[in-house]
Order: sequence, then structure tokens, then C-alpha cells
Amino acid sequence: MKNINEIYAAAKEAYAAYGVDTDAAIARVASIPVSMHCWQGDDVRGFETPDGDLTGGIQTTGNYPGAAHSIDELRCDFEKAASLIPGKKRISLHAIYADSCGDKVGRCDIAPKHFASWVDWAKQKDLGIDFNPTCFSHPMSADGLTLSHPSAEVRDFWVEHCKASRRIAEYIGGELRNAVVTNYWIPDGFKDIPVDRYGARARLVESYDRIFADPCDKACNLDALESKVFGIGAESCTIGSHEFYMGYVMKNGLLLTLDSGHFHPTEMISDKISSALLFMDDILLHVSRPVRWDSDHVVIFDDELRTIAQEILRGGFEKRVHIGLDFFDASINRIAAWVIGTRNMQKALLYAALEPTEALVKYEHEGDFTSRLALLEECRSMPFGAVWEKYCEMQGVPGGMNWLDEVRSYERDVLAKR
Ligand code: RNT
Ligand code: ZN
Repeated sequence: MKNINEIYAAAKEAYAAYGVDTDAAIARVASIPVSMHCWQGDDVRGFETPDGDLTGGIQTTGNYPGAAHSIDELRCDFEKAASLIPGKKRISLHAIYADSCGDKVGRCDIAPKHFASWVDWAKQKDLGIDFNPTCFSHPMSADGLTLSHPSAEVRDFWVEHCKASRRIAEYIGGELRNAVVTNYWIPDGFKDIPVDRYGARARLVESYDRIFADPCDKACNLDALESKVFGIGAESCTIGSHEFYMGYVMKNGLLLTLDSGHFHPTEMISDKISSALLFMDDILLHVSRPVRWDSDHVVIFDDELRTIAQEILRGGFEKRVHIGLDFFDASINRIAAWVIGTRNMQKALLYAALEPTEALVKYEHEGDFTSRLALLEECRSMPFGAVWEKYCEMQGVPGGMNWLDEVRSYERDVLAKR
């Protein structure tokens, strides 16, 4: 077996023939943060009522042993996964992951102090943090409606929760001197055909207007709104639809969140990035994998993932597209799920960075679609694997599948003992 340097040198030369600088591609990708969602580690349970049900029309399926049941376990698992993934990382927290030190803290009573230990930890680990209010898995969301609820009391409750979340995000971003992206997703919808869609959506506008009325420093926090086409038990109408949020964020200068699981099976978010960025400064992605429904399977290195990365890098949009992940699989080792999904995101970014984009665009502008297709197809069989291995080596993370041995021993030594 040749060593990685020899193999890499050959790959470097192969890419150079197309005017692609592999060293530059690696350096570019190493600086793009990917926000790893904390909820892969514990099946979206959080620490508020660890045995409570996950509601809101989302579902984790599977019962693989070893889920995290405490903050320490979750951090430990996350660190393990992060140590096996190259590149810059952030962690996306939900409000239900508050560190309440054993106290029962209501959703409207969460405050910056409940996230101070996350901030300390993130500083130590050099991680950025993102945030999400949790508008599900709670008695006040039991009938499937939150910010658009006909009852003012229910709406007030969730408005307060979102405001509290936003203050926490602003605090975290200020502490880390690195803006938090706060994502608002609500489950609101109807199982059967509603009559007053307009009324429900008008109430949602009013609730968001109240949430965003308080001033908030954009250097510390950016607000992003996430749409959906349907949820389990909310098949007929989703109040926060794509068009609803598209309009709301444009009017109010907020970020649009595009979740790859939230559109029709043949509809892809990669195609939406270029439209959205014409009308707003930033967007947030929830990179996921839908299989027949919004099933949140672990992200694989498929065409859509590569296209998402290409759309970001082709346009030089890496500062305007915040890359977050959103999958939760409880049927396989959860650390492995994080590692596989996040390494795939990194792979897709590197694959995109290695594209001879200029040559492709030139063909396209000249109307030479034959050469465009030929070169695009050639890219698929370039020695990408060698550049990936080099990237992993440079980042000090295991190459190939070697990370799996570490996940297995961690499973034996830590997870199996829970
Ligand atoms: C649900 C949304 C939402 C959640 C997480 C847990 O359909 O995708 O982003 O998955 O916030
Ligand atoms: Zn999502």
C-alpha cells in the first residue's frame, strides 16, 4: 500500500489538470462550520422530562441501546463524535437541553443561567452554539397548536417561551462572540381539512410579531424560521407553510430555514438556495434525509447532499448559508449516526470545493451542454477519496472507517454500562 502522501500527490496532480487546487479546497472546507444537532444523542428527549413523549408530529424510530440520559452523557457522546469528524463544528441546542441543576424549570422560566454551563463547555471545546425554542413535547402543545392557537392563553405561553429562548441565544452569542442562529419551528397544523386557514396564519403572524418586537443584537443572534409541508397527525394543513415563512422572513428581514425533509418527495432544497438568497441575507439549512416522509434518516453522501454543498460553494455563499444538521436515528449506534452524517456533510463540501466550477460555468454560458455534462460526469470518478483521506489526516481525525473501532470501544466501555 502506498502511503497517503504518495496517493494524495497523484490526486493533486489529477485535479490540477482541471485547474483545481486540492490544498486550497481542503483549506476552504476546513473553515466552514457545520452545526451538529444535539438531539441525535438522545432521540430528541432533552432533560426536562426525560421519560416524556416526543410530540409535535415528529418521531424517532428504533431502540438501539446507549442513548444519553444526562447532560454529562450527552456532552461526552458529542465530544466522542466530534473527535471523529474533520472540520469546524457548532452544536445546536434545544431549549429542553437546559442545565437546570436538578430544578424543575418551566419553558417560560428558562434563562441565560441555565445555559451557562453549555457556554463554558463550548468555549473549552471551541464550538459555536445554535439554539431552538422547543414548542412541542409539552402539555401546552397537546392539541397540536402553539403560536397559532385560538386561545390567547396558549399563544401567550409560547410567545413567552420563544422570547425567553431569544434572550438566551443573544446571551450565548455575546459570550462566545459568535452569533447564534436561533431556529423557530412549531408543529401547528390540522389532521383534517381546516376551514379558517387564514385566521390561524394571521394569529401566527401576530405571535411572531410579538416575539421579534424586542430589540436583539444581530451580532449575537440571528432568527430563522422553519416551514414544513405536513407532520404525523397534521396531514391536511401546516400553519407554518413554506409560503407563509417565505413571506414573513422577507417582510421582516429574518432568515429562512430550509429542511431537506420538509418538502415533497421529489422537491429538493438544493434548488431553493439560489432563489432564497436573492431576497434575504442569510438562510439556515437543516440537512436531513427524507425517506418517503420526513423520516430524518442519517444523511448519506447522495446526489442531493452533494448538490446542496455545490450550490453553497459555487455561489461562494458559505458565509450566508448556515449549515445545520437535523436527523435522529435510534436504530443504530447514535455516535456512529452523528459521525456518519456529519462526515458526509464534510465530504459533500470537499467534493464541491474540488469541482472545476469555472470551466463548467464557461461551458454553460457558451451553450456547450455536451462538454458540461461530460466534465460533470468526469468529476464523479476523480480520486476524491485520496483528498478526503488527506483532509482527515490534516485534521487529526481517523481516515477511512477507522473511526468505527473507536465508536465500538466507546460503546463497550461507556454506552453499554448505562
Ligand atoms: C421538525 C423540524 C425541527 C425538529 C428539531 C428537533 O420537523 O425539522 O427542526 O426536527 O427542531
Ligand atoms: Zn428541521
